[in-house]
Amino acid sequence: MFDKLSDGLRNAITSLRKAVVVDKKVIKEFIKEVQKALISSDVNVNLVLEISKRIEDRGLLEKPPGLLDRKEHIIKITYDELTSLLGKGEKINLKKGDKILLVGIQGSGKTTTAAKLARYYNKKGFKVGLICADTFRAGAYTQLMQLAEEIKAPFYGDRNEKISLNIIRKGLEILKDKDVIIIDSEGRNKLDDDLMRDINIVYKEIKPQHVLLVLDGTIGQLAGEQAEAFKRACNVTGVILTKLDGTAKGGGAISACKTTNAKVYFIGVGEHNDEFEEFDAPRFVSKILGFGDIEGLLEKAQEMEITDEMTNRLIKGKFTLNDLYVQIQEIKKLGSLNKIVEMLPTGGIKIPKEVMEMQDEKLKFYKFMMDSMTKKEKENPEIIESKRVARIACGSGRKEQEVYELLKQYKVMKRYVKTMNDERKLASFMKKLGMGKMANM
Ligand SMILES: Nc1nc2c(ncn2[C@@H]2O[C@H](COP(=O)(O)OP(=O)(O)OP(=O)(O)O)[C@@H](O)[C@H]2O)c(=O)[nH]1
Ligand SMILES: [Mg+2]
Repeated sequence: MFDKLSDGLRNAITSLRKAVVVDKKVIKEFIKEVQKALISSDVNVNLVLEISKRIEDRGLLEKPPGLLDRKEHIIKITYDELTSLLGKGEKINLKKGDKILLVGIQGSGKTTTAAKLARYYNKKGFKVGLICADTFRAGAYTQLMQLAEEIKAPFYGDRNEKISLNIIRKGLEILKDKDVIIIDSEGRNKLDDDLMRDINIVYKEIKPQHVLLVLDGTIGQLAGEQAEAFKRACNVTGVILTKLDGTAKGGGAISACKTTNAKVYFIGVGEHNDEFEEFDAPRFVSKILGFGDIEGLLEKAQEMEITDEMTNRLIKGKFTLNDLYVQIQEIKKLGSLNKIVEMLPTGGIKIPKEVMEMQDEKLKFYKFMMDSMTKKEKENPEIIESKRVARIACGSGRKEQEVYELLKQYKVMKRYVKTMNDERKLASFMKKLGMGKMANM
């Protein structure tokens, strides 16, 4: 999926990585490649220019965050900008009793999507019923019935009935014990008044909570216009883009929906029932840019942010219960930190044994107790006296003794942090080791 776009962008990244120095010329070369990839995916030229300018400006001006070098930073900027180009990725708030009406022009993929969606929500634990309300196309009934059989979803249709509203009414009655009903409607070969009138008649009678517009992704940026037209004509709540597997124009289709504020909830990536995904822009972009790469980068960019903020607080002598929680998690993750600490110029700082031996279970209880504390209490645990202890114990369902234990742990850790009177040196040493997170210590 998205092979062409993905190849283009990955090639751009490979060339960037090969550059010896990152100067304006290299950035411009990189952007040119990115532009080519986006335009070949039918992304609107103005959007491509906007995004290029932002990558260039940010790449030249911004200081790389965290442990990123300049090249990595430019890749991360590209990831950020592509993610915002494609929209957030939204989730449908589906509740029991909801009805979903699928609309769209002929051949966009409504019937196929009805089955995919039913399968998807079935897997999420909803009992889903399917209704074929398409009286326009011969074969519509059999098509959905067969798909419903494949996914073992209850189905209602009536090939002798010519009025779709009658079918829907009857279907809703027959399938009334189901949690969610998906209604497949008829398509027309163009966006005509008749189609809109029919959809509106159904809408007014059925009052579905969700009207999902099924759009064929192969039309590229034209998807935006179609989404707008449908939104004007009926109460579309979101979009499902289909056939993104067989088109190079997917980038254009998704970005055009974003531009018209149409929420893309799902994408269809094949004819089969399971070739269907929730649309999640960050995940989608990392997939086309190369998962491993991006995840590593994002982590690296984060590491220092935490480090800086926490180191600063530690230098100011502030150490909160929240810090304690993060620290214990980190230490546990690292396990062999003691060994590294021994290598430090200051040497000999030992991590308290209790912390190293802490069990995950206990850490979970700490979290419960901390969730029952006020912000003030977490920042200044010293104010927690017996009355507060009782309240926290009660609120978190733990024993008072456990709250005292947590407070004791906090004191031990705070003393430990204090012994590192030169956290700044420690932080920079850790950074050199390439272990940003440890610099939290
Ligand atoms: N490759 C691919 N094909 C798809 C996808 N979704 C649908 N199709 C195919 O597109 C064609 C039309 O799909 P339908 O589900 O019948 O479209 P429709 O909107 O119900 O069509 P009408 O009922 O005639 O309006 C079928 O051949 C599907 O197999 C997809 O995500 N990928
Ligand atoms: Mg159909």
